[in-house]
Amino acid sequence: MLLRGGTSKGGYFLAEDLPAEPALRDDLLLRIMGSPDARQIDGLGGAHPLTSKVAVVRPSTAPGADVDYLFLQVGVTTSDVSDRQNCGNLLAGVGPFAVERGLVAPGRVETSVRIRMLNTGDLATASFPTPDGRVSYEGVAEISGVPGTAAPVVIEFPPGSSPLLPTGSVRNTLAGVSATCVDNGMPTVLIAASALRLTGYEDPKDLEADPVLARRIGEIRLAAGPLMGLGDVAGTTVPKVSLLAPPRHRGAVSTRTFIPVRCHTSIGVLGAASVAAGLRIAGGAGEDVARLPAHGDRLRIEHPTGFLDIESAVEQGARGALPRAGRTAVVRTARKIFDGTVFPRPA
Ligand code: NQM
Repeated sequence: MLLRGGTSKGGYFLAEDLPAEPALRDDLLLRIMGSPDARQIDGLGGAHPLTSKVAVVRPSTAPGADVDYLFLQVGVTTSDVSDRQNCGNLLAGVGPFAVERGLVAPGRVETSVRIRMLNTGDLATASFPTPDGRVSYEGVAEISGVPGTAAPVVIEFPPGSSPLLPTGSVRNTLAGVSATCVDNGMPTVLIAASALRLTGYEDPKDLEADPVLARRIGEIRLAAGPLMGLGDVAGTTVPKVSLLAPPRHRGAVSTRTFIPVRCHTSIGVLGAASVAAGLRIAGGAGEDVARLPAHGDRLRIEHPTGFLDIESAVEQGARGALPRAGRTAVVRTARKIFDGTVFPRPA
């Protein structure tokens, strides 16, 4: 099944329909998506990392979970298939897909699906309308970066399993730049855009076209990898790098996020969760940049095509202890685009 999940799009598969052996599975997925090829002309992929994604779903055996979701990022111009990052946007389609495929019995009004995210081991609960026991994709929820409206998918994350500050410090100097490394579901390096002599409001295409910036972002990521416990990140899609600037539209912050080479046209869900948590850390890289609301957990993260509202709590802990993530919640939408038989390019 092909679904739009949030601001991304991907192929959703039952695990039982794919080879169990990862190398065989990955080879098949590359041929299904049309990779490696900049246009992915011979497959389902949309020629951008945000539309070259796969969700693999199966019933869960874990206590407290209905289904397991494995996210796979399929390279566009490369033959890489990576399970090293999660995707909160495709996550929005997992609950509807699980109901459509009969893995979860729908409620008569609404259904909540408890999802174990295999990439991180963390849990999420997705709730969405199922009038008369059928998934409804129609509704009035609107998310920036997607035309029109659709049914809301409310996603809640309890505190995750990773330390919020994986380097053990609020600030690190990475390749000469001051940064805060956060993991609230997505390892992300936060940097004030001004530290790279940028406004932070540039068009993603212009940022992607700047070879000096690409080199700087690459150096920063390579320095962050070992400190964040990720090792050599030369060929991986994490950590992401989010450049922060003061908000321009009454949000908390403006962002440009590298994922990690292309610049996101909006922002990932878990990427936004990490930015939101990072902004709440006293002394962090967002300190002189962000405008935090006086009350409540809700923050508006501005991005190149609008904004993403997210609820994110951080517990500061006792004096001297590192802050910890609390609950995170977000509203997304998803839509079934087609359901059928895909014909992979021959091996
Ligand atoms: O951060 C893109 C996306 C993502 C990831 C990326 C995501 C998330 O927008 O939860 O959804 O950062 O590679 O789909």
